Amino acid sequence: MRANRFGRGLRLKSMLPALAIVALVLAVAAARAQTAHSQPPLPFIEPSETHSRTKARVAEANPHATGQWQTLGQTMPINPVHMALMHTGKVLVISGSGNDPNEHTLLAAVWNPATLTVRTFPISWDMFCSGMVVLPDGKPLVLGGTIRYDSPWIGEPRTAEFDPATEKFTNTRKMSGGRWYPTGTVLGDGKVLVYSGLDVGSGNPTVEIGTGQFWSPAGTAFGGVPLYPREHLLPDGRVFEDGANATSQYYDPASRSFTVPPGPTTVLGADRNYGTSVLLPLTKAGGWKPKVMILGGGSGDPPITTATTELIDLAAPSPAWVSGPPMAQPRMQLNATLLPDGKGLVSGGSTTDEITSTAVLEAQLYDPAANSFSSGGTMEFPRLYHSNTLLLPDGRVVAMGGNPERTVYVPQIEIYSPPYLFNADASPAKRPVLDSAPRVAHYRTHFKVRTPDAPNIQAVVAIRAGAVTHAFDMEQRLVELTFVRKAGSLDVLAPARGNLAPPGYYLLFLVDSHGVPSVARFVQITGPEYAAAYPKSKGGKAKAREGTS
Ligand SMILES: [Cu+2]
Repeated sequence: MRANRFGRGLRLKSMLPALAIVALVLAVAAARAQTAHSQPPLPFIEPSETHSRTKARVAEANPHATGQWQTLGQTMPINPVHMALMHTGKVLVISGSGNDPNEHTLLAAVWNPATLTVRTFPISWDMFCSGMVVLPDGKPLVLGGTIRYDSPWIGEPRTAEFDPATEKFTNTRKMSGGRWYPTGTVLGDGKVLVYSGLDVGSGNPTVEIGTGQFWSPAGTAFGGVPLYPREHLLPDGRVFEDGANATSQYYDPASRSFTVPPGPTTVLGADRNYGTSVLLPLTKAGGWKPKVMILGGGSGDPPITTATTELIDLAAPSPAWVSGPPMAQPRMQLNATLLPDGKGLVSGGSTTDEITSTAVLEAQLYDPAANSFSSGGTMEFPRLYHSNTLLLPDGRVVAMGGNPERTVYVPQIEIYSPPYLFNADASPAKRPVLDSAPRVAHYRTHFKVRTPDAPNIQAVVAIRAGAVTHAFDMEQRLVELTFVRKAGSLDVLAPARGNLAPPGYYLLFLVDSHGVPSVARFVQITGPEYAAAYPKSKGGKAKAREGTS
């Protein structure tokens, strides 16, 4: 069963008959020539800085309703297969071999959205198709990657952490075996759960929990585990897994096992390969109870893509999937990004996997309160396999990449400005100002946020900085915080515990009565859970950095 599941995923990428591949190449070559540049054949890119100005694209008719997409003049010099937002405000971008088996120069980059500069640099092993999470101290941790392409794929057992201060990778401990297409999830105590991924041509069955400084075996993956499982830490400490497999699973870190019987089966009842999954905002009004939404994906070979979505209330006595509103079009390889006003942006993907001519350019906004979609404007470029979106500290969303064909990718960068950034007459909305916030907030403690707009603030939200690849964000999570308005400031209560908001860096947004968010400040949410997982000096360091910014 497991071999079948992995095999099905692999067939998509490597076992299509050669003739079919040739036909696909011919069919889409013309379209792609206009939308994607050849990957630069440079043997080595020297660390460099490039500057570019933003250029405006066709304006949306009503950005106050739909938001607006804009294509930057700057392009991404490497295939952006993986992206993670760091608390420096910069984005770590990983290409590795970049979906080119003949590419032996392995690259990553740091992109600064504030200055529109990018620096590329070589890396020492191939982090292509790895998992990535961000550790409680703010370091992205890369889990596995690629040792060898095709028959058989061989997964990389190495891990490495990236220091946002020095912008350098340091290798950390190897995992039990190779992992190509694993998923990592930061648990409530700050440790990282990792499983799935191919070792040597077949699935790595071992579940592991660790920090990069160590890895401990933590059970065995369930039968039929997919590649890049979609999963979320629940406020009760369990991990809910819901894709691409139709029958959801619970993993309990306490017993180090997947619970039996497994969770509920989806309404669709079929795989949602390269669909996505989002833990909806954990809100005060919702009692911080977890609800998860799954969207799109495809099943079968070739996959039939679905427009359906499903929701599950995981706080219910017997959680069951129910149908959500359908998206405007079927999508595979879509991305979903949580916004500070509690809505979700759904973008990218295509109605036929890896066929650029079927790209879905229309984005949609999901409103959990109304349980409905509305238009989210129109993108300019197709964003298929290996494309990513990421919420930025200024409340906008970046979309990068798209690589359905080996050796070519979409280098253009698009930025989405959500409706909250516009007035009804399309002028820029006045934003609440967040003057200062502490750099560190401990669980269950109060902290002060200075703002001249205190009387108008309706919500304070902490959004965990994202880490995205393969149509799934392994990190994003929105936790609403309670607060009391004071003169010129807010008294905010940090999340109750790590299972609600695992230790690490969050974007703190103030949202006003019109749903307009401030520019975010990064706050490191931490506590004893963090210190226990990282017993040496790291907890202390976090404390030493405490103060206002
Ligand atoms: Cu991949």
